[in-house]
Amino acid sequence: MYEQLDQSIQQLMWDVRKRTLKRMQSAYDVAMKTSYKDLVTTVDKENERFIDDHLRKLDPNAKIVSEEGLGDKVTDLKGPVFIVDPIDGTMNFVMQHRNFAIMIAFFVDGQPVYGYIMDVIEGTLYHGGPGKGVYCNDQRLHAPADNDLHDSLVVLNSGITLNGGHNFREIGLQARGVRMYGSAGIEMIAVITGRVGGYLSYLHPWDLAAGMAMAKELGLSVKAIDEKELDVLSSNLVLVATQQVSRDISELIN
Ligand code: 2AM
Ligand code: CA
Ligand code: CA
Ligand code: CA
Repeated sequence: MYEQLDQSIQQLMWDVRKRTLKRMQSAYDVAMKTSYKDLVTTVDKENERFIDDHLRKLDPNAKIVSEEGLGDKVTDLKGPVFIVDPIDGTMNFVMQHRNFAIMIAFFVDGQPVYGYIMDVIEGTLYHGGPGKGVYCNDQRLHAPADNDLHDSLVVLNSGITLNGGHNFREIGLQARGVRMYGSAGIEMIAVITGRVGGYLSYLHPWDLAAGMAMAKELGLSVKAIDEKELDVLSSNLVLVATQQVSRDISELIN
């Protein structure tokens, strides 16, 4: 089921990448949302329009949750739902011109079916989901080794770490090293490829959904750090990690 939809979304991801690269060659507007640290550009909005319009054609019955406001008012995950981040890491897009992603997830009745994360500058599409395998372009990924915290690099949310919250400092000190990339999509890729053992951040639905679909297929742990059931439609402090790193971090936090 959904193989045709999967092929169509993969093609859509490559089309959006191409548009985004082209769009970066000319001027675009940058606006502040809640502060000068929280940006949205015309490219975010154009990508969202393009993606949402295409997804509506692919499945007119599906609901769409998307960051910049063109989606539906979605209050539950019943039936088919697309979750869209048109540019993830907008600050990196504006300031660094790299380390940003485009993400789409497809859920049915609350369960992840497919996730897609495009590293736009690298030109690598990570895609897959439960029962389907996870791929980098056409290459199938293996499940990462179940390393512990002591042997792993971890990605920690910069804001929480700098503000001294949730024992993040202690987690970083016990890990082999700490990394911060500034794009949830790029950070999710780091975990699903086994380059880091864990990723701990405050995530909105569009930051989490695509990576979650792939992480689950690879046997990684995906959970809210308060150990309550993860509600994909709300914003949560989320840990995506190897099973062993997940246990090690839970001990330090709780
Ligand atoms: P965005 O660029 O799509 O907004 C930066 O550390 C990462 O966190 C990016 O993936 C960014 O996604 C996201 N992000 C930006 N502002 C955030 C906020 N206030 N709370 C949580 N995540 C945020
Ligand atoms: Ca944003
Ligand atoms: Ca995001
Ligand atoms: Ca975004």
